[in-house]
Amino acid sequence: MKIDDEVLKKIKSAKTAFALTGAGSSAPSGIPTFRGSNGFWTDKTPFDVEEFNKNPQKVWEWHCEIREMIKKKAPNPSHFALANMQTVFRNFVVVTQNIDNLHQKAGSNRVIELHGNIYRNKCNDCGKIFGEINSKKIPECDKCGGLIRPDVVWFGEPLPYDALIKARAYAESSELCFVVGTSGVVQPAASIPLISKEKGAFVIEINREKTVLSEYVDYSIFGDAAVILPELYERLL
Ligand code: BJW
Ligand code: ZN
Repeated sequence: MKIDDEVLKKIKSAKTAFALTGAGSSAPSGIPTFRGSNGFWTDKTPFDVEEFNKNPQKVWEWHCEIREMIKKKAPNPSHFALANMQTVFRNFVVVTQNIDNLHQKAGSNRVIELHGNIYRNKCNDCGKIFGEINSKKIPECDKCGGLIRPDVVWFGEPLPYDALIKARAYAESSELCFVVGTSGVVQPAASIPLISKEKGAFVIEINREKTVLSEYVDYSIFGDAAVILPELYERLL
């Protein structure tokens, strides 16, 4: 991996850092990204609440299938490298758009989930939280009788308040921000690195290709996150 000495120096001098991750960090584990060829949304319209209200059973089944697929996947070297960053930077935080739990499985202790978690469910009416539910038929809430849905964030829904506030606070206070494997098109997550940039952080993007964020970051490393991040970590030791 080619990385300028100046950039390495910048990274090494930072005391606080966080990463914003997207589907590209889980792609090397075999989980499809959302956009691009063979993405979840390549031949499908993304789900939203309207779709759930129209056809809850279909949306429930789709998420069950995705959860079962994800269950078979393991963290890859990009997840482990980010977990290892905890030994380099004080209070290193992973802010993730992913719903697959793989950062936690790799050993990251401080993970902020912006778009929820596929293993969790919630009542669509009263908000009661449930763990994993293995039922082909969409279940009903034992508290209010409402339909239960996956605790993920669909388009048009607000992100979990606490998660967003915390993520923004890390973005404002960290000296270094890694942007890993995200297309940077989904708001408000995509604006998090821009908050960091505005506050004077050094922002580094790691992605297979150029993104809409590339022109705003300080440095881009193009390639596979599962290769780049372990190499980068090694060079920080
Ligand atoms: C690799 C790699 C390798 C591959 N190595 N790299 C402002 C402007 C315009 C629109 C909006 C706006 N603010 C809000 C909106 C609306 C909307 C939005 O952003 N729309 C735009 C798309 C136009 N946002 C929302 O609706 C959000 N809610 C909201 O803002 O609420 C406001 C509100 C307030 C109060 C009341 C009510 C509302 C919610 C967004 C929810 C996103 N949900 C999803 C699906 C969840 C799961 C599910 O359905 O089950 O989250 S969509 C999908 O996109 C998923 C992802 O987390 C998210 C981001 O995708 P990501 O991770 O970037 O993946 P890809 O596929 O796009 O990119 C992968 C990248 O990896 C690529 O760049 C590859 O090159 C790279 N890569 N392999 C390195 N090996
Ligand atoms: Zn309920």
